[in-house]
Amino acid sequence: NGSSKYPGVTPPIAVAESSPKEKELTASLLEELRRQGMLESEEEAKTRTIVLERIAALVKKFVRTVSLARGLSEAAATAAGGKIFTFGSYRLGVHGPGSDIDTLCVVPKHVSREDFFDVFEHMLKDTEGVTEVSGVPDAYVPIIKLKILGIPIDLVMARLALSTIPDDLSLQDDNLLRNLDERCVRSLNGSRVTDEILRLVPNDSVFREALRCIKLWAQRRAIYSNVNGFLGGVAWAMLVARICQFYPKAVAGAIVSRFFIIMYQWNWPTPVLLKPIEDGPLSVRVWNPKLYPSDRAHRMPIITPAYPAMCATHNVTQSTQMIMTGEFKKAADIVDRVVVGKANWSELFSKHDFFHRYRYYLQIIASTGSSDLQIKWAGTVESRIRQLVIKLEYVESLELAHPFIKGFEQVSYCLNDEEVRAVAQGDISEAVAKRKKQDIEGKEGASAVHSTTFYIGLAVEPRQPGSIGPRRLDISYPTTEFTKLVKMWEKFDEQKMGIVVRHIKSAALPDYVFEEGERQPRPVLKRPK
Ligand code: 3AT
Ligand code: MN
Ligand code: MN
Repeated sequence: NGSSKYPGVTPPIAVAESSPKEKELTASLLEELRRQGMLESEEEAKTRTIVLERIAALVKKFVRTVSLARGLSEAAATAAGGKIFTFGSYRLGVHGPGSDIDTLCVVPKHVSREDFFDVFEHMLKDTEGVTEVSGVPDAYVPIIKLKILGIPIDLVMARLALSTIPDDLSLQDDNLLRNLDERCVRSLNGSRVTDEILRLVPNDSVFREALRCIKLWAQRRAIYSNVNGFLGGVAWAMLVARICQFYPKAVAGAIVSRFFIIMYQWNWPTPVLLKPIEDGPLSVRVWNPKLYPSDRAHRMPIITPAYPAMCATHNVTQSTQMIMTGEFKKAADIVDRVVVGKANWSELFSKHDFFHRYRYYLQIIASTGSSDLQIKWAGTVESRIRQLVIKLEYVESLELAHPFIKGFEQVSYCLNDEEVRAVAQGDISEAVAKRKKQDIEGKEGASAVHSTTFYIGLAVEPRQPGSIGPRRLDISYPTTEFTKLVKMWEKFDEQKMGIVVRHIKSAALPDYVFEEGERQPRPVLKRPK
């Protein structure tokens, strides 16, 4: 809305300064965040600055080296420049002690993507203080992962149609995207979106403080995960930014308390927008539910503010939307009690109850014989679990299929094929569970099985009054379809990868899903042997 002095697609709801009471609530909220260990030490902050300076210098050296190799003069090679931009949690100023630094390297047109994964990757490997360099050139967003002084870094690259990259280059102009490789457009997107979010919030530090709270809350409630149909970091950031636009003068505590009630009452699928959707110079799709049926299917659309506008939440399903709505409500109720002094902020950040909540759970077990393969296979299976959730939602007597946001990894040392098969089925005997790596070393026929188990909680509808017989729950169709689907992965190999879906009662949940002391004492299970 250009006529308002405040950013946003509508005028603010209220422009008043926060009350002393709200300021007090903010102070106690920030105190709670500190107590929860969310803020890094001054020393770590300094290390991050040094690390970034080093990356910036390395990128310039890389551009210079390639420029000279292409026959440019010394002067031209130096002038070619090269610049880094951060994105992700570090750029937003909401990173925690363990966070990575997401960094975009922008290079001039005579430096290629191949150079990045060849010349630059080698240069990094030869640099002191740099460890664990690993490039993934064929990813959707090609990336080099590494650590500098122990801090994890994600590096992506964009090659612009410019012969020099000056230090004062801005990425805001949409015309920069013209004539670029698609991978470069995608790599630029992360930075352009975070920069735009920051430009569109009325007050940076209020936004950061509020976002830190919402991120911690979402993590604790196990609804922070884009792959599993909840929201990822960018989507949570946009939601908080929108609430900040509604109350441009409010302090963080006021933003957090309004956040939950507004999100609970939001009239989905009305999209959350930080600014009007604009057209641009590329022939790429911009989110438009009037034009595209697939965009119309988005249940909780939250739209990125940089061209080309995209929906950051296309993974949300009926179940995950219901779960998030329930969490908004619970949080709104806690905030109400905090405001009247009947609860502490710590209650807002209490741990989820996923493994106590349902009577039945699905276990999805992905297994292989090596840790490298396991990362890829488990990742593939995880990225398809959403499809299983959607199929389960069609099962008549199922109210909800609740995916847990992370898988549980195990390595089991097996002496023979029979044990291997049992482990792949999720049956880990006590003997196998106790066995160590050295116990199978040099033994013929022995092998290690890497397995990742994902969980889906099943909420079964209460039986209709007057219906006869036990409630039938037939999930064989969705589970069979799901195993077929994951096996369609182009690198799937029946000999090397296992996938099993089975349902268990809550009493049969393994101990590893609980923290120490979390599990309630339960009756001893009688297992037929
Ligand atoms: P952390 O503090 O690092 O945990 P974050 O929000 O920075 O939180 P990430 O580093 O995982 O999270 O991601 C930063 C951005 O990188 C978010 C998104 O724009 C992009 N990104 C992350 N994962 C992917 C992916 N698999 N494909 C494409 N883009 C991704
Ligand atoms: Mn990050
Ligand atoms: Mn990252």
